[in-house]
Amino acid sequence: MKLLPFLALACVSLATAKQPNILFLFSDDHALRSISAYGGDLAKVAPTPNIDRLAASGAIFENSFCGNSICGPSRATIMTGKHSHKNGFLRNSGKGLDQSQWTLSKALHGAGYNTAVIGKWHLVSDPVGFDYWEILPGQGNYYNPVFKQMDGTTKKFNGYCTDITTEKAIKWLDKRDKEKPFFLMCQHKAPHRTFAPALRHLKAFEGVTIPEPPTLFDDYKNRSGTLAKNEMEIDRHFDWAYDAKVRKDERNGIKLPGLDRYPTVEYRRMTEAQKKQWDAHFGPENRAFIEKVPNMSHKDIVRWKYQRYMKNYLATVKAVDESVGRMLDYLDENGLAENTIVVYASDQGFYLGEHGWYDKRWMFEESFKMPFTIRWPGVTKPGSRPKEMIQNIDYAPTFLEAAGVEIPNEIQGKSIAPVLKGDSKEWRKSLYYSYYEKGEHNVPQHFGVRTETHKLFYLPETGEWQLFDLVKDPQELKSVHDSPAYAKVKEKLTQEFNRLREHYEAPPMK
Ligand code: SGN
Ligand code: CA
Repeated sequence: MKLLPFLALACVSLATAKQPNILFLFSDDHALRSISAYGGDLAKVAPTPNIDRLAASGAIFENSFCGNSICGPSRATIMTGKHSHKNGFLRNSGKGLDQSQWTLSKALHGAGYNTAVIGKWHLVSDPVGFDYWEILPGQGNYYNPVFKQMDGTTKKFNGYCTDITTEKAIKWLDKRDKEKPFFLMCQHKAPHRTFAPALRHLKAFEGVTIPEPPTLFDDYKNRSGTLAKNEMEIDRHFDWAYDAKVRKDERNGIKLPGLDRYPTVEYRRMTEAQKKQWDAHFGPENRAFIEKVPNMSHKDIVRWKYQRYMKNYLATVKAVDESVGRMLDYLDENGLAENTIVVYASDQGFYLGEHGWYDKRWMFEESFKMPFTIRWPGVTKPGSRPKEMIQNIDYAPTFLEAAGVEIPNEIQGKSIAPVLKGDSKEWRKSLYYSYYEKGEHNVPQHFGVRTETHKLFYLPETGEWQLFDLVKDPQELKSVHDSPAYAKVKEKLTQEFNRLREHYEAPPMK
């Protein structure tokens, strides 16, 4: 197929059957392990009955990955169907997404869709290709958030960001142009840092003990020395007031080990009534902790922080899940479910204490993976769990296929429709990964390849290679790059890495 300019492409819409609506439900930093449909050790505590409901009525992918495990770049990839080096959005910082290039929203809009994005956007430049948008500036806030309006002004709304985003999405659905199919991106801030729950959910995990991952006290041995230099440990870098919610004025002068630098940004945003609810929950817990702390071991303090982190994280997930439930109910109640593709995904994974960490960025499984569940009436088999490796470059072409729009050559992903239909003999056997940011959390740049059984990546800063055997070492605790037993695997993966870099036209690694 020849490369078609956008306008020509819009005109050659192949749509014959009724174009399905596309409801894209998205969140920020939602790790797979905290969705109970994925199973695993957190399944019993993960508050996700509605995401599970969606998964049960469609397909859920265990092997779903991003191309660059950071917010803006992941979103830019979704909007363009291309890896970061091709769409130009390599890091969160920067000029923003160049929307003069081909984008999903422009293509669907051109193909007759009524389009909207509501909530977290994080692509710096204002949305293009949307009939309606109302977005959080930058990272946005949890309490009483401000939303940027289409006329460039900002407005503050009282309440909890996840709920407000949902209400705005439903309001738009009510008012949309019903003659057209819709493409709605409903995108939450949660469960992103600083993991601030809806006040009604503060006590959701009271009395519950969250299982600890086996690597909560990782020693970072047998891997690149850069791991120990990251600044995302629950132990050393989870800020006491900002992240762990123990304010300075609540400490009785006791000094706590670890990072203690940031202000209580979300607390300061609350009304007096909201603060009262917050304090009624955290106050007594914090007092009890401060009393105990002089007699606690360092490890027990880390464990306490882990519990505090996870309960707040999961409580923010609970509101996201309720949002998914409300959106699914809306489709049911309005007779839209049968002709609407629904996706729930998040921009990358996240560390929930694995390797002692929070945050993401690394190509290790927990942050490389994105949750992805899709219900495409007539296409997905209810309750299916495809094993194929999909990536966020695939979303745009999948939606284009659904909309009957020809997929331009420049797009690097592939429609996952064949996988959903169980016809995936030709499906990819390897994935390309790149991470370019340098700064917060001190994770170095790295570039790699993952197959169904192994992972290889290169760290230009130190000139190191890391190789992991995902079958024998699923927690990725030992690089076998220099092990003679893996010489053949290493050679094959290096070749595959080079092949992928050529295939995706990746620039030299610096
Ligand atoms: C913010 C967070 C970081 C986080 C980045 C990227 N700090 O800067 O912890 O890694 O976002 O996250 S915060 O104090 O502002 O919460 S991303 O999801 O937007 O890429
Ligand atoms: Ca994110």
